[in-house]
Amino acid sequence: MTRTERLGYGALIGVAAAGAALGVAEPVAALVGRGSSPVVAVGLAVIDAVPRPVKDFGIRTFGQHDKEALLAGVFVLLALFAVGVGVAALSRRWIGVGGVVVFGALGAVAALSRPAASVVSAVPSVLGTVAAVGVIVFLLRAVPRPAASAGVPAAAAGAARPAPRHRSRPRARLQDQPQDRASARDTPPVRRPGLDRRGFLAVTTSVVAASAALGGVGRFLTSLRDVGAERRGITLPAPADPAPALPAGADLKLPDLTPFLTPPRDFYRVDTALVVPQVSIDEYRLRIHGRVRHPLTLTYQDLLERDLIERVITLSCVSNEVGGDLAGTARWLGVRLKDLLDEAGPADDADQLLSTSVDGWTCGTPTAVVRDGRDAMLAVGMNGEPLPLQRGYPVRMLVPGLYGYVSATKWLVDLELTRFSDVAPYWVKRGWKREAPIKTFSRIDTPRPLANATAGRLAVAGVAWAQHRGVEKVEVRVDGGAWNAADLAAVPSVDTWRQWRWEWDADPGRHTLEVRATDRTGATQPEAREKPFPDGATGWHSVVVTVS
Ligand SMILES: Nc1nc2c(c(=O)[nH]1)N[C@H]1C(S)=C(S)[C@@H](COP(=O)(O)O)O[C@H]1N2
Ligand SMILES: [Mo]
Repeated sequence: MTRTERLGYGALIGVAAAGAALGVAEPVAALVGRGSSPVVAVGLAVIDAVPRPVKDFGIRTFGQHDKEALLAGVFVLLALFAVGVGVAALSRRWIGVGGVVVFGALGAVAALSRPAASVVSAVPSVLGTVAAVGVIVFLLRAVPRPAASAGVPAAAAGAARPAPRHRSRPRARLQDQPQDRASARDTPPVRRPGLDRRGFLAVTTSVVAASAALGGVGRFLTSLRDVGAERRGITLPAPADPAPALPAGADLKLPDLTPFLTPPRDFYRVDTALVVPQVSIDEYRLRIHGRVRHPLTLTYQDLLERDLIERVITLSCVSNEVGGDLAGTARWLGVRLKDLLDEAGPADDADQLLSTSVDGWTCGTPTAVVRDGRDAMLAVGMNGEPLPLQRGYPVRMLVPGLYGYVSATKWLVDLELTRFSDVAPYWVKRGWKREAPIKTFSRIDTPRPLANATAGRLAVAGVAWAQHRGVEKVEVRVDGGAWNAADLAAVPSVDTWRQWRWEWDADPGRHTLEVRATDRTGATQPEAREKPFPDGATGWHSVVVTVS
């Protein structure tokens, strides 16, 4: 067998085996549920395990497509591994079988370590492994063998046969008994001669096609769990306490200026979920327990039957860099979290409200902040619709003034009153601060960085936020000169961002514009640039423009 043939047959065997593994594992995973898909579980294990700089790099490089990039990466690695295993299996069958088992074990361990896992979570990986081993053994027998078909000496074909016995014999013995070689040539190969090339390709193609068909079945089974249709059928009750109409002039409506209400498709998304969790309102239960006097369990309907409040709130992410856009504003509808907690009756020492999503992500919020009178809520609606699936359908938490990782749990299913000293949530375990109020932030949206402008009157505008403290002042300066107060747009409350605008009489030349904001406590954004880790970026945003 030539090198090219070995590579070709090996690759086909490996890829067919990997395909069979996934073709069997994925539909089984769709039935088993609990995040048992080996591909997804391995991807999630990668997300949980990679160090922060790599994760940040991934988010920066792939942006909203970081999840697709990760899944693609898992597939590429799987394919490379499969080709390697297939080629190696041609000479040593046990390497092929062993390689598949190792990979199957990886999938099983990853699936078993998901938060919702039980022993059945390993079943998809185990069955997938069995299928892949079967395919490898079967295709190894079917590989065309020059020895049998073209009369090439068996000794040459031996290279392609798995673990020929005489290879492990001491060399001396081979020399002592020269007839050993001759007998090897004369003895017909133990295994069957294999198919010819066309036959082999036909068999391999059938295996791949069968796997793809099974994969299709898996997709169909998964789609049955989709709760999109259920969501579209929901009619939300009117709020008992509606959001007041937006004040006139909240949106200055300038070209390139971020709109006051974020268009849904532009709202940033940050979470560790590789596939959007599907939580049906029929099965939805929210537990409130831990250090409380009266533990509660609420259904989705229980939540809707309570008085709902509606508020416009700006949510932002701690990973936002200076000048970044990981923030968005929406009209949210939900149940006041304070009321629910008051009913449960937290113990005095329960300083942390630990919230958990259906996929096991955890978040810790100071109990005192949730109860201090701000509009902390369990949101069921966004912009007049049921919560979109990727926003945490059917229920998410929101606490104005705190970064998302300490307040905004999506796909919320569990609220436990605990102590900060007892439990560290997901990001806190990874070094981020456990208390994370949103830092005052301001951004120049227009002119764009490195824009070319015409000399004369020019609108400089952007947004600033200091949720729950409120933005008091925004100032702009040119080329390090004196600060100029910008005009501030109206806002519905201190919990949203605020648009600002300053008229600039621009002279020709290259200029640097800088912005800084002051919140209502009188604190001005510090100039010093800090990275987002461990509790939010600081520093003034600046933009360089060329005026001619
Ligand atoms: N279940 C779950 N909820 C989560 C997260 C997550 O990873 N999983 N990420 C949080 C973070 S870091 C932020 S900034 C907000 C983002 O909410 P959005 O995706 O709706 O913009 O969700 C929070 N809620
Ligand atoms: Mo975040």
